[in-house]
Amino acid sequence: MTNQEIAKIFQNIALYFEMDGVSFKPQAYEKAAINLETLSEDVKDIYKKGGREALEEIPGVGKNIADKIIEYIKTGKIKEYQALKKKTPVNIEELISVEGIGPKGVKYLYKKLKIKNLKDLERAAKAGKIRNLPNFGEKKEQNILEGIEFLKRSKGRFLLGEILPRVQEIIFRLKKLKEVKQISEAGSVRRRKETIGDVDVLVTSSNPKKVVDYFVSMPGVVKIWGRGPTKASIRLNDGFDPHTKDFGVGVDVDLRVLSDRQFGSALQYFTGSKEHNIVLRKIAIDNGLKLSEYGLFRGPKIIAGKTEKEIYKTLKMEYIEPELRENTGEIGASLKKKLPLVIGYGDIKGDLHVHSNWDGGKNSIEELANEATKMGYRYIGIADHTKFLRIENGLNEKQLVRRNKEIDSLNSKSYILNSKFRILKGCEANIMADGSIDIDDNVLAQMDYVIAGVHSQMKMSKVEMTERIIKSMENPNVDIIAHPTGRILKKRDEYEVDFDELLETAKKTGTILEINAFPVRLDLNDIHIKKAKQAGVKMVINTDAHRKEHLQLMEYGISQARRGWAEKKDIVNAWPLEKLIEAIKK
Ligand code: DGT
Ligand code: CA
Ligand code: CA
Repeated sequence: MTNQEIAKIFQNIALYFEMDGVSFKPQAYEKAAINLETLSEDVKDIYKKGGREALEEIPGVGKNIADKIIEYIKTGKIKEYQALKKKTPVNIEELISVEGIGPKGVKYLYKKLKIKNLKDLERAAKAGKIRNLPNFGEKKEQNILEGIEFLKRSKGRFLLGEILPRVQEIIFRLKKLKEVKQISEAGSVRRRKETIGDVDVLVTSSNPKKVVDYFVSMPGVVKIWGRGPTKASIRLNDGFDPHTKDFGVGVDVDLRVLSDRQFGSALQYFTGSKEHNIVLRKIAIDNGLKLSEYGLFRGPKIIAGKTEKEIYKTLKMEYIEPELRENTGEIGASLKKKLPLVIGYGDIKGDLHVHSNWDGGKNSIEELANEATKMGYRYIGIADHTKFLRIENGLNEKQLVRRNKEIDSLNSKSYILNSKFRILKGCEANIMADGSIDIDDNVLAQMDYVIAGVHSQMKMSKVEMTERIIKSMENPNVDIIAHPTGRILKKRDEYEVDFDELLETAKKTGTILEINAFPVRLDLNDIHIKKAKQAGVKMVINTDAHRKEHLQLMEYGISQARRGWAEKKDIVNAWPLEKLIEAIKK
């Protein structure tokens, strides 16, 4: 779709303007980009039907931006963008993907050292040229090298958050074909892994050729790796993801078309994981059976294959949810019929980590609350940043008190919200290097709950970092620790911390650990979640939304919780309000 192409250019224009220190324009282009991305109709069609006027009705599109869209529709390019690229010919997307480098840094490095891309950057850092720049120094040079290493390690894998919306769109399109009967994603996407290598899709049909023909000619296909009568493999174009603000590289999609009687066994096989499958096949053999993608067989006779459920059942096992299929104990638990009843996608009753326009988020508290009620939530917790985080417009004590008044008044206007709905007063305060919190205790005490998180000085020793977080947990006003390990997928590792010690203190102090649902965070990860659950530490799944659309990211956090075997009893925001309040009072 043209929308994606233009959105991507706008996003780059925004970066260029940011690089040059231009005010307002970056936000305007970014806003337009996000609105274009989420538009269901192609701008080309909108323009054809309604002309310039119709374009200007798109949110975030004014006269100037409409001009650019028209220029692109007519000429296939945008002159201003070409000029910006010519003036500073750098691969800006690539360079800012290195942790610690922003648009301004890109410009500076280009001016000083003619660095245009990642390769140049790596060469300069390795040659020790960056340490001599006044704005950088030796430590930053080292960080850049680490950042590049990190990018290399995660290369070729995509964030689930970038991929899942595209998979859902493919499935939506394929479903419209009358030849398509059953359809499902498989592979790591179905298991909801944090990152995805390639996408696997399974379809049943009595006319595979039609399905394959359509699949390889869908909009967005830039390459056909191969095609046969019942399968095909393609690459999709790269797209801009409005949630993560990341540019995905083109992802590959494998399609297989099957008959209904094999759908279950094929789905089981292609969902994986490979490690899970290997053990499952052994269990089949132990039962005198043979399991493959074509079915579960006794001798030549197929005894199960239509559904996954019948396959697991025939193997005398409990059905295993896809998110659990990693051969990390789920098979043993299933054989003993002792699998956890993991939290469901509909179990969440509210979101406790939402930023409002008080700290520079996009939406007002009222807008966020209304969105939450639409989603069927019973409560929403506003957790604006606090004063230490200047770049995020963190609130000071006075502002927090004023903001709390706004929440009180909204809560009393039950005509806006349904009367059982509650807005909770929270904040996302900063855990300073010494473990103290950047807000006075008497104001913290006025909150319904306090989230605390590490947002600075992450390169401490393990001992220091552990002490730092433990000290914050011991503050009686702190209820929740945000994104407890600090990792950013594809950007930076966790900080060094003794997680077992954190769990011990969390248990002792009744502190709740966050499962941050934002697709680049997903922090806690599955292993930590399992440990927390075993330690009896409670968790909360939060989106960390900065705009109302982000509230939808909850599903990624739920996936992560499921991957960590968490049950409803482990997750405080799956509980009714009264019980939640009890938990945060502890
Ligand atoms: P990815 O694509 O790297 O994110 O991970 P997956 O799990 O989607 O892996 P993929 O796409 O290579 O294969 C999809 C599934 O097919 C995989 O989860 C299990 C199954 N599979 C693939 N190769 C093998 C194999 O050699 N043995 C077994 N048992 N299963 C396999
Ligand atoms: Ca895959
Ligand atoms: Ca594959």
